[in-house]
Order: sequence, then C-alpha cells, then structure tokens
Amino acid sequence: MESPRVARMSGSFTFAHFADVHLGAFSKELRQLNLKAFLEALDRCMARSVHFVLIAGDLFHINVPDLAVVERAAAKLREVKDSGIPVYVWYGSHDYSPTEKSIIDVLASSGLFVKVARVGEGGAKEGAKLEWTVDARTEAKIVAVAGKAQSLDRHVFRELDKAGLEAEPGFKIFGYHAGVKEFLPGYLAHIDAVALADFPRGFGYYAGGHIHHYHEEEREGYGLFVNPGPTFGSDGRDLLNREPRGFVMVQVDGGRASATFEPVDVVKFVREDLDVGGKSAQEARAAVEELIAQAQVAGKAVVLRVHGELSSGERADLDLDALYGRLPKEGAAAVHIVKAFSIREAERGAGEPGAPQDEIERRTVEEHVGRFASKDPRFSGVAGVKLVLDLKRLLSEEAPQQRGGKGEFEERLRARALEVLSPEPSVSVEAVSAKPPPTAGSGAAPRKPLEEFQ
Ligand SMILES: [Mn+2]
Repeated sequence: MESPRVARMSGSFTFAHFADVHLGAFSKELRQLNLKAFLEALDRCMARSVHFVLIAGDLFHINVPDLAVVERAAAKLREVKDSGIPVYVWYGSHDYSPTEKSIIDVLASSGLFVKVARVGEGGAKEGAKLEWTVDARTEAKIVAVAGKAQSLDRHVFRELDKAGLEAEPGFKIFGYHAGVKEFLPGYLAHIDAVALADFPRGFGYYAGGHIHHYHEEEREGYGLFVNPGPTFGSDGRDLLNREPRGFVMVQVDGGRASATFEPVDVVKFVREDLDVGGKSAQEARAAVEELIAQAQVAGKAVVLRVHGELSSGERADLDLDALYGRLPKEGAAAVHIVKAFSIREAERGAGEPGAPQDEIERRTVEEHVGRFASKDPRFSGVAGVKLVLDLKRLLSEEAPQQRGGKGEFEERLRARALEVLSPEPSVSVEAVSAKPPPTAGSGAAPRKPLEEFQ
C-alpha cells in the first residue's frame, strides 16, 4: 500500500463508492442477506486498503430502521474507521425524514462516519451552500446534495453557487442522490430528475445514487458520472432484476478517475416471473408447484412474481403465502413473492356473498377514475379502474404486524404497491443484460438501460 505521503504527492489514490444499501429492507433472511452484502463489501474495502469510502444515500431503508441491523453495521463501520479508512455519507431519499432525526445523524455524531451536507443542514440557517469535506490523506474535496423529497433536491440544485464550486481547486467529488435527466431512458422521462446543466462542471467524479441500476458516463466539461446501483436491492423489482449487484472501486491518477464495478454475490437466486393469465386458480397453483419442483431451491433465494388475470377461482386456492413457510423447510435460503395477479371480475363477482358491495365499490372507483382524467392509459378507463381495484385488494391483504411499527408497515405497503404498478419484469428482466457493467479501461462505456428506479 502506498504511504499517505506518496498518495498525496502523486495524486494517485483509490476510493470505494456505494449507494442504495437500504439496510433494514425486507424481513428475516433477505434482511440478513442485504446486511451481509454490505459487510462483505466493506471487508473488501479494508482488504484493498482504499483511501476512503463514499456512501451516496439510502444507506438505510428508513430513517429509524431495525436496530439489530444498525448494530451490526455500526460494528463494521467501526472496524473500517479503526483501520484508518474514513467513510463519507450523505442522505438518500429513504434515510431522510423531514421531521425526525435519522439514524444517519446518530452514527455521524458518534464519529463512525462523516456526514457530507449543506452549510447548517437541519438547522434554521440551512441554505443551498454546500459544505466542503476534505479527506485528510488524499486532499480530495467532497460536496453533496443530499436526497430528500425529489422536488426539494431540484430546488437545492437550482440554487447552487455553481461558479464558487467550480472555482475550488483540487480533485473534487460531487455527491448526489437523484436521477439525472439526460441519463434516464424514455420510459422514466416523467420522474423528477435533475438536469445536467444544474450540476457544477469540472469535478473529477460525480458520485450518484437513487437509481437502482449501474450507470457510468463520462461527460465532456464535467467528469465521470457513476451510479453504482444497490449493493443487494430493496424490493421485489430489484430482486427480479438480473443485473449484477455491488459497488464501485475508483482509481484516481493525476486527477483522472476511472471506475471498476465490484460485484458482491451473497446468495444464488431462483428468479421466476410466472404468467398465470387465463388459468384457473387451481391450474395456476399446479404451475407454481411444477416450477418449484424443477428449480433447485436448496441454498438459494427464491424470488417469485406471479402475474396475469386468473380466469376463475379464489386467491386462497393459489395460496402463495404458504410458500413462505414451506420453501425454507426445503432448504431455500430466502423467499420473496410478488403477487401481481388478479382474478377475472365476471367470474369472481356473480353469486358471491358481498357482490353488491363490490359493485358499489366499482362504481365509486369508476366515477373517480373518470374525474381523474389521466392521459396515461394505465390510469384511465377500464385499465385505471382495474388497477385501483387490484391495488386495493393487494394492499388490504396485509394486516399491520406488531413488530416493526408504523414506519416499516408503511414501507411494506409502499413496496408492494410499487411492485404492482411497475412494468412487467418479464420484459425488463430480459431487456437488462446479464453481462457485468463496463469496467475501467473498457473505453467509452455503453449506456446501460435503467429499467426501474427507486
Ligand atoms: Mn434507493
């Protein structure tokens, strides 16, 4: 390892860039696997003696997550700190709360890492001015626009003193937690994102987060933009996505940064997106059984999404929830099921007790969807009514659990709703290539498709 003196004099150093770790996401085994990915990634940073680590937002899934997870993460962060590697963190949209302190603040105050923020952040004098954090060993200078509600981020970006930031000498890193308009594919064009023109120019490295896919792009006049994607993932869409997961190792030589993706594999997956359209609930169940019989589930995380419109039957006949109990007994390392299917109305409603109530509900929804007058075909007309009813049915299935509290329950509901609303992964999973992201030295990196975001 180079001595700090040599590193400073030669302008050559290495740092790691993480984003969207979402510690505390999921429950049970998946929560542990997510934690494991983070711990392993930090172990690798120590083994490689990086000069520092950046965590570009969403380190935690909610502002006050499962403390058992926080404790393990804090112990590892302590190890990293004690090995002489500083960690610089900024808020993401998940670990930020407008009204409460976040676990990020607790860990920053305890000295485990440094929070990169605005001048006076969280206080009455909070402004758009960013506070420079200077890494002592490398003299790299870091600023960050923390993720908040996305429209708030944009507001901060627009008020930035770009000229002042650009005039600062040295190797500079610009951290953010937001989508960048120019890097988003067409189907994400509607999301709140920051325009490239709102970024200051001339930084050596732009450390992104928020979009749950790897993306790397060198921009003339700016520098190298990298979005590492999640270290593991935080919901069913992430788990169904076959892109490699991990973090980014950045080498800086003479003021020029180059990134290498570092995959972190903590478990093998069985990922299936099953179309049960046109099947009865009993036939769908048989199809699920066949799929499981063929997959070698032992030791693997099973992620199953079931979509399509069943021709007849009841949700109980399909009984996907039983798999949560059964598959671990067959050796599965983890189970996650996305129930994105529906049951054809004509078959479901007639003669069922409670049908008149369903009818009243449908009419009310139709009325409101009509008034909503969305131009998006998914939210208007028959499709809009169906979507609302599907969402209502799915969300009303899950009762609040005692454990976890309100924050986690809301987060679960949110995740499930997004899973229903997201485009069919059968399309996105195929569209996203299984080949690893481009590595350093591969020349002009092709743009990676950004399928979904969070
Ligand atoms: Mn995220």
